[in-house]
Amino acid sequence: MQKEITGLTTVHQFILDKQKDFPYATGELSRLLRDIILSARIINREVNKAGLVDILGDHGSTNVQGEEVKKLDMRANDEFINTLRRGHECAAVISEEDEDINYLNETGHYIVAMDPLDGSSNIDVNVSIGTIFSIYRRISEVGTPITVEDCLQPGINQVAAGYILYGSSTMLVYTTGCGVHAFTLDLSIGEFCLSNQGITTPKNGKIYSVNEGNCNKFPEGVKNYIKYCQEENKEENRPYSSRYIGSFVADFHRNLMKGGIYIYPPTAKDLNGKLRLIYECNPMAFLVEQAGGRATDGTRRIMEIVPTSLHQRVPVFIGSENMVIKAEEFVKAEVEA
Ligand code: P6P
Repeated sequence: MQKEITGLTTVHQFILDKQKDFPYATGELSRLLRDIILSARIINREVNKAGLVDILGDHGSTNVQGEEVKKLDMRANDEFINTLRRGHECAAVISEEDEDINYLNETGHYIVAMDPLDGSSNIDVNVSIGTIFSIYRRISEVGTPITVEDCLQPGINQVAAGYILYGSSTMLVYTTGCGVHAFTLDLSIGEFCLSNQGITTPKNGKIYSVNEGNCNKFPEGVKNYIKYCQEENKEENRPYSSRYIGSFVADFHRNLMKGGIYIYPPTAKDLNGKLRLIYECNPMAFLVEQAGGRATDGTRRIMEIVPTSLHQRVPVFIGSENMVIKAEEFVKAEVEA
C-alpha cells in the first residue's frame, strides 16, 4: 500500500535510510545509485535545453541497432559511462549505444546495463523520453577481469533497477527489491524528492499500449487480444483506451500508475519483437513485479530468460497482472489451435 509522505525527503536521504535495512550493506550500491542520479541530473539539463543549443538532430552515426543516433543519445551515453568510471563502484557497463561491453574498474562490484536515452525518435519533437538502468552484482571475483557470464545474467539476479522519465516533470523511479519508489526533481533545490513510496500497480486497467500500425504483422493471438480490448463489454470496462507514446519509459510509467498493458509482440519482420532483454525488459520487469504487476514474453517470465547475447530482443507483455494473464491466454490459444 502506498505510504503517505510527510515532509521533504531527498533520494539520497531515502537511500541511506533504506541502507540501514541491509545490515551487511557497505554503501557501494548506494554510491552507485548516487553516480547514476548525478548523471541523470546532468542529462536532464541537456534534455531541457536541447532545442536551444544545437544538440538536436541526427548525430550522423548509427548504433548497433542500425538506428540513427541523435546527439543527445551519445551525450547521455558518455555522461553515464564517464561518471560510473569515476565512481569506481561499477566494473562494466552494457549500453544500447555500444556493441561491446564497456570495461571500467576491475575492482568494481557491480555491472550496469542501460538504455541511456530511450525513445530517441521523440527527442526532436519534445515528447517524453527516458533512461532505463539495471544493476547486477558481478559473479566473477572482484579484482579479476569482467567475464561475459557477469554480463549475461537473468533478470532475477538484479539487485536494483529503475528509470528516469524526462517528461512534464523529471522523475526517478527505482527498486532495490523492497518496493517501488518515485522521486520528482525539484529544480529549485536540484534534488530528487520522494513523491511516491511503495507504488503498487492496479491488477486491472483500461489502457492498452501497442503499435497498432504493425497489426497485420502480429501473431493471430495478439490480433485477437487487441480485438478483445476493443470489444464492448460494460461489466469488464471494455473497450479499453489505446495509448501509445512510442517511448517505452513514458508508456510504462503511465500504465504503472494507472493500470494498463504494454505489448511489443513478435512481428513477421522481427520474430523476437524490438525491445532489448537486458537493458529494457529486465529492469521494467523487476519494477512491475515489485509493484504487483507481471512481465512475460507471452509465455515465459521475462526475468527468468537467460540472455544469450548482450543486445538480445524479446517480445514483451508487461503491466497489470490480470491484463497480462488475459493476453497470454490469447497467445496460448493460438499456439494450441
Ligand atoms: P515502434 C523507442 O525506440 C522504443 O525502443 C521504445 O521506447 C518504444 O516503445 C518503441 O521503441 C517504439 O517502437 O516500432 O512502435 O516505433
